[in-house]
Amino acid sequence: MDHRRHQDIADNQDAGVIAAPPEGAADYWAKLKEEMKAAAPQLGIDKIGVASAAPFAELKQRLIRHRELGYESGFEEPDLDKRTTPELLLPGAQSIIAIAIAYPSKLPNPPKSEPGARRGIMARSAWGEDYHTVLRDRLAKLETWLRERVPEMRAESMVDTGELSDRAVAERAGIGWSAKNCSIISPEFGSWIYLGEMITNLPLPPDKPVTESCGECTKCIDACPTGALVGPGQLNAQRCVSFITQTKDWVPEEFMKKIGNRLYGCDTCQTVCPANRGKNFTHQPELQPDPELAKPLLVPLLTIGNREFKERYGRTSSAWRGKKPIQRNAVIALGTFKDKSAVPHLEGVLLTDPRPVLRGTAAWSLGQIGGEEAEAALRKALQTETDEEAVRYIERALERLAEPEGAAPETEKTSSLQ
Ligand code: B12
Ligand code: SF4
Ligand code: SF4
Repeated sequence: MDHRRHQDIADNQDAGVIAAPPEGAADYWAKLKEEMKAAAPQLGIDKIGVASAAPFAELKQRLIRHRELGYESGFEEPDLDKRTTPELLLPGAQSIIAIAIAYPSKLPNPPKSEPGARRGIMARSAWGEDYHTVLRDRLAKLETWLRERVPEMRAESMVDTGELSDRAVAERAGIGWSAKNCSIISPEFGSWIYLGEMITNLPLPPDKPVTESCGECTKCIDACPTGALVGPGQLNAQRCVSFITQTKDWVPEEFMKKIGNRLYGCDTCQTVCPANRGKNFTHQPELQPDPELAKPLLVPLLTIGNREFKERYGRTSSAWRGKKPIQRNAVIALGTFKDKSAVPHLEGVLLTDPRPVLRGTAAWSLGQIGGEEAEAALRKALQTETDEEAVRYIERALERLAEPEGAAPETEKTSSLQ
């Protein structure tokens, strides 16, 4: 297309706000959009769409209700006006360009989790390099591409940690449908996509939302281990295993076994989804998983030092909460596996770890595994433990061991171990 045409449009601008297009300009922006879509693969972008920058009025009502019900995780941007009014984030906002990057859903040669060498599992979204870095790189490339054509463009890009709802933007831009498991599912890539966006002052014509939907399926709601999907597309984040694995404090006992061997995040509502069948995209170089990091041995994680943790996991998105939640989850996983060879290692945590949450959680795990060695460790810890909550966990573990074999209610789904 003729980019000299653009100068006429730029002349119509006042303080960076792109004014009403002169004759033929609508055509110009439509062509620019088509060119941008054609350039997306070279920019490393798997799917791109355009949404209008109009306020997300319906979403705002939804977010207010979500908060009232206590369903937030606390990781969301708290200012609901900013979350739903692109104009507040970029004065003169006219369009939002949504991008999606597909990530792998299968590990090449996954290492086996075996007795004596049990392993945990990281969620697929944390397998490769941190997606924030990857998407920011793609958005920067896109911005450069656009600026070469519209030098005075103004833009505000964000991924995950920005104010906007990435899913609501992606839905409006036609990236995919808003599914019953809450994910945006793209017909091409399934839900294994990361989302990001760029608010711009360019009057690009918007795309249409996709027409596919979940239909009558409810597999994700049925499979959710904690009942966190309280309805179609409605999540109580406080019950979501993905959220719980990212907390740093005590895990309520109700959720311990539901965590299974998940070390970070939860993929159950996506792995059961028929729309994801056969979807495994491995073409993004930075997102290739290292199977030893994605499915690591549990025992070495218990004593991993800060420097080693940073070296191993610092480049992935699982590291943002530090090593503590992952170590706590490794302790829980060892208890859920009930592998007796883990007892000396858990005893080490129970008696020497400086963090009460780790000590108390180790007590829970020893109570699950049982046996004389585990009981002796718990009794020893009871004599020296000073943290009130940790003492409670030790006492409950000992009570559990005193119950006759099989008396403890086993209501948990065993499928939590992967
Ligand atoms: C907070 C947060 C979490 C929280 C809460 C998740 C949630 N569902 O609310 C926790 C920690 C639990 C979490 C978990 C996960 N997350 Co998260 N998370 C976010 C974050 C930062 C904000 C989400 C939010 O505001 N939720 C509030 C809800 C109410 O709004 P929403 O989902 O954004 O918007 C939808 C609803 O409002 C709905 N809606 C609007 N009106 C109405 C009306 C009705 C009647 C209904 C039914 C629905 C509805 O439609 C909107 C569009 O789908 C976003 C990044 C971002 N800035 O947006 C990532 C994000 C949603 N997470 C992401 C991922 C990958 C995950 C996990 C898969 C990670 C994992 N493997 O463990 C899980 C999935 C859990 C799940 N089933 O949702 C991706 C999703 C990619 C995709 N394909 O959809 C995002 C977009 C990050 C990114 N940039 O890629 N996450
Ligand atoms: S991520 Fe796990 S716990 Fe959360 S809604 Fe999906 S299946 Fe349920
Ligand atoms: S499992 Fe079924 S209901 Fe759930 S997101 Fe997939 S298609 Fe939709």
